Amino acid sequence: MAIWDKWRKGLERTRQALKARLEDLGGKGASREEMLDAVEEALITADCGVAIAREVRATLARRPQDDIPAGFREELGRLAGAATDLHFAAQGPTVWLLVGVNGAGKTTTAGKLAALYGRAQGRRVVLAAADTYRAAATEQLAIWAERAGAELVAGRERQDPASVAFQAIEQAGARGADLVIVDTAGRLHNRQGLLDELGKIGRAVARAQEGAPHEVLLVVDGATGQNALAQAQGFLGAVPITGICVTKLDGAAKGGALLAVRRALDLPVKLVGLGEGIEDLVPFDPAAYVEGMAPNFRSAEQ
Ligand SMILES: Nc1nc2c(ncn2[C@@H]2O[C@H](COP(=O)(O)OP(=O)(O)OP(=O)(O)O)[C@@H](O)[C@H]2O)c(=O)[nH]1
Ligand SMILES: [Mg+2]
Repeated sequence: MAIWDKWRKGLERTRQALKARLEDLGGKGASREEMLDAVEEALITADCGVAIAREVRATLARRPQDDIPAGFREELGRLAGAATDLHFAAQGPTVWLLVGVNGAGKTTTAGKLAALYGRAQGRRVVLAAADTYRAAATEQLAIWAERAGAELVAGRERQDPASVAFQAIEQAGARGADLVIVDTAGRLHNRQGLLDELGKIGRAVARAQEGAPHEVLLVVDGATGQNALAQAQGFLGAVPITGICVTKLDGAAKGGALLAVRRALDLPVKLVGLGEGIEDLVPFDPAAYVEGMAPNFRSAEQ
């Protein structure tokens, strides 16, 4: 599937919900105020949050009425920010660490990342199963490794996750692998003991490989929207987060959550999950995001 189609399909629900609120405005001959109200409500419905919705309304209020639809797209683009690449090591294996609350989509994202940046781009990938709390977690990652054509390094159940991550990087170096993706156990952002454990994983990774971790990605469920801020603050104290992966943007008509998350965290969104399949993780592309989100609607004056 072409990449823009993937975005359009993933954001289908949000686009339809926005469309339902905006589409008829032209036909009904809505006034300027009615149009601005509809835009604000539509953005709140799409989970952008009240602050962003009000801000967009205020900006659009300064434009001629027939510019509102185009302005709406421009505003989404401005709020989406720029695309930011993932960092690779200059030498030796690159190490990316995935962190986040329970069920955010870390393991799934690890598998999809291995497919996206692995074989297809000529890299050998090691998936490190540093979620040692549950045997099922390692099994789940093993399935993804198989699908993505990556190697799996797993520890024993209950083994210190930091030592699993360390071993995985050592083994990756010895085997000439290019990329190590470390999956960690889900943890709540207010459980200090578990956050300290994450700090320990980060330090182990740094000892195993110079410059590592090259990315620490906070995986956030798009549906969590506003709660992402509290999550990030907890995690930021434990490890240096370099970017966000917003998952499950396809799950509900809440694609605007990405804007709320980006705004709240002031960190770049680097990846987006648009479905459960192996190909449903994409690097963040602001233009494609706007294309996926914004319905065509007309102003009465057009
Ligand atoms: N629709 C949709 N589902 C997703 C996406 N990403 C992950 N999921 C689903 O979310 C659920 C949880 O994903 P996991 O990858 O197991 O989450 P996790 O963060 O590893 O969970 P823990 O290890 O328990 O903390 C699974 O059912 C995934 O298929 C996405 O982008 N879209
Ligand atoms: Mg997991």
